[in-house]
Amino acid sequence: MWGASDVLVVTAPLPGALRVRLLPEARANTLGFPRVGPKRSFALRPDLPAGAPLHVTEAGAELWVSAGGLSLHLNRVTGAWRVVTGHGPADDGAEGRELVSALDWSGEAPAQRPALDAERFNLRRTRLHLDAPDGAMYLGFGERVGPLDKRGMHLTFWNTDCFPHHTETDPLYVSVPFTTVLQGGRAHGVFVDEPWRMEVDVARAHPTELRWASAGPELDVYVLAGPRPADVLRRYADLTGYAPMPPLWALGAAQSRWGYRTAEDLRAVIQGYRDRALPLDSVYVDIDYMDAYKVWTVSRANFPDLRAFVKEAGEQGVKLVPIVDPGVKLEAGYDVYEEAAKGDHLVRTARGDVLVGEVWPDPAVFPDFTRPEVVAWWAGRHKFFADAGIQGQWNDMNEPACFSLRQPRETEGKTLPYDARHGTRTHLEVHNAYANGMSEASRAGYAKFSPQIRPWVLTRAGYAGIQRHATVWTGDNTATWSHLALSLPMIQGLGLSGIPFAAADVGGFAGDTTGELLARWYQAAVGYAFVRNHAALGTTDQEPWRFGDAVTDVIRSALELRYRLLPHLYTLAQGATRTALPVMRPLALHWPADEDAAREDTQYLLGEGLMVAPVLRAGHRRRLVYLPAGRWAAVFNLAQFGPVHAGGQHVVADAPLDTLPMYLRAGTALPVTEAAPHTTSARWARLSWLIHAGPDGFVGQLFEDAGDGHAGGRATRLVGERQGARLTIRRETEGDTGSFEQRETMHVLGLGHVRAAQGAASFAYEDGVLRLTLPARWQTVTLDLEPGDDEDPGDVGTVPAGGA
Ligand code: MIG
Repeated sequence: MWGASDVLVVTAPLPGALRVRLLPEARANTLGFPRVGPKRSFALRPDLPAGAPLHVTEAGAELWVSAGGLSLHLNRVTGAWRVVTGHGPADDGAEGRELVSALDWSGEAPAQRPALDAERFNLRRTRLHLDAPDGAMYLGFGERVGPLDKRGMHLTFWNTDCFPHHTETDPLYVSVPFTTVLQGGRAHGVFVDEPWRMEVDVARAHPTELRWASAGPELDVYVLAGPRPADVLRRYADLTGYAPMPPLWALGAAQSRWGYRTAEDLRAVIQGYRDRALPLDSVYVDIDYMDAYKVWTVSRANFPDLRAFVKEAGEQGVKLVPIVDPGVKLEAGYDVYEEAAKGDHLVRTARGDVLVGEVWPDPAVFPDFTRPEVVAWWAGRHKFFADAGIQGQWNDMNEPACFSLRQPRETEGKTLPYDARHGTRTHLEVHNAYANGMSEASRAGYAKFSPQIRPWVLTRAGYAGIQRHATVWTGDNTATWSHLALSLPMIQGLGLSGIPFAAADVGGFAGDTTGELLARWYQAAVGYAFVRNHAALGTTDQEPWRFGDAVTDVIRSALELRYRLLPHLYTLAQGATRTALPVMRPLALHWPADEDAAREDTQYLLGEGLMVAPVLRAGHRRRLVYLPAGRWAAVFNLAQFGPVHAGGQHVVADAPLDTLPMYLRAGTALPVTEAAPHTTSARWARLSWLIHAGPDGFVGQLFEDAGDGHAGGRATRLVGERQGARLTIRRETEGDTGSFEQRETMHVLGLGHVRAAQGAASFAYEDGVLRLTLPARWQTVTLDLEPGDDEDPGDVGTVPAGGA
């Protein structure tokens, strides 16, 4: 239990966010309050504004601290505290809604500490027990296996290189101690900004308690107000930062394999795609491009001229993304090692010498990315790639992974010892944040040496805030159906943890994939933030054409579907940089009060109005789909339209191998384009709006720009307003993309028969769907509908064909 002398510091960094630092080891006494130093957080954005002033009221042992719409209520005798919405007790005694209630918080005196692992390492030193009311759901918590709701799980926060991981593996590579709590359809957030090794018991050992336990001396707790999950996510990103805009090419198809060794291998891959008319925007190259696994080198035998190869691939519309590992080979005369040693950039042992381990380079030493000067040094090293024309980088092994150490020492997983030194801090404290510094360096490096482009940085590991620097892939999954299914809640969970750009290896990394699995995986990945086929050394070939023509055709269609969706996906990506709403969204984000929706993790949303329900099981040719409130038109493969279903129910989707079930919600306009061999610019020459008109009309969004670089862009809102037998469609734009030719059409579902379309170049019905072509720079179109025919027909197939 707590004592009267425990220290708690309250601030209000942002509206709707209260920060409560619990420091049970920093004893207050009768002489005063201990000095609590400022903290250098790896998670918080560096430009966080100064917090709001606090309003404090005291009555005996009771203390209320209010700011920005939240209040902390503390009993100074018992130490119990809670956070409620509102400005403290009103005159009538009424209070806001209780978000968080601390049942217990404490540090352990050394004598009480259990001898876990070793007497020197108390892995559960500081605790906080929060009330976990019955029925509350706990979303997020970073990269995790299991369903979206983590209630009933015990989670460890210790970034781990697990090869391969399984559907029960914990921890994985990314640690984000942030959860969105859903209770009765309302949301709030709890973020504990501790990179220290930590454990969270989510109402498992104690069914009504959420128990946090850190190996560090304090718990730095943020309580974030809702009421919607999207509000919690926005507040979390206001604290920890928004992801930067990816280049368009990174949203296109990517091919990777551990085993491509040479420029010749990659040339053949690109040719393989082009020969079969498969879209492709990037190839990734794994560790074999290096000279003896020495970072920032290229084997001359494998890549005689890297710059020339980058240029050659670029002419085919393909970018090259090389892997970079943090471990530096210890080798006298190797300039990277010499600089690191001379600059004192390396992680040290508890005794003070440079720590030596083994990764792919052997022996290997580790840059200390937790120190700003080391980040700056590593950023400078990116000149090597930037000069070769490289625009994307794949940061691997940055947990950091370490296969073995020179002397056996205490650690957990294949990494550095707990007591290794990062300047004045121990590895136990900063381990989880190692990848943040490494990826920050990559972004800073490209910003410096290639300021005209948007760098694409992919990372395996990360801590809260990693989204400012890099996108995340979910590491070493397996080529199994269970991993295909797992990818959806994993990616959605990362999205709910502030990481909007995340994806799993398509086809599965470890083990041999099959044609059917690969085809279904490509379909499921249509809404991944990025689509990278990747496989481990020694596994069966996994390029789209390795399983016969029928499978190749299905994959081609899935990739073409992806490319047709790019205007929408790019718009979602741009939205993510402002709202933190992920590209692939769990239903819980938009239907938190609908339990069936909130717990659904075999489907996802792309925006509020497009539902994707891939087949995730071998041999299955149909599946159940949950449709939340609203009316949903089946738009399978974005090509087969109808029927329309009422929401709030499960429906059966027939999905033979070539079919991806998709549904468009009434009220939604979706911007799509034509398939292409690769992306060029996000100024869409052919733009089509796929519209499901609702009783009141519809809304659609589109963001367009050059697809790369930093010049502005144009945001378009397409608004359809229905009044009686008339539907007026307006287009509102903001910003500029420069002039370019755009041919626009609309495909409208869910309307009665149209008699006239003023402002359109032409209109016609195709298979019961109204098709409008639009003149250049159109502003308004008005549709006159057959009177009395303005009810939703229930099945778009029944809309009469014909037209003018
Ligand atoms: O020890 O670089 O997760 O994607 O292909 C394995 C080889 C190191 C792990 C990555 C994987 C990559 C592999 N790497």
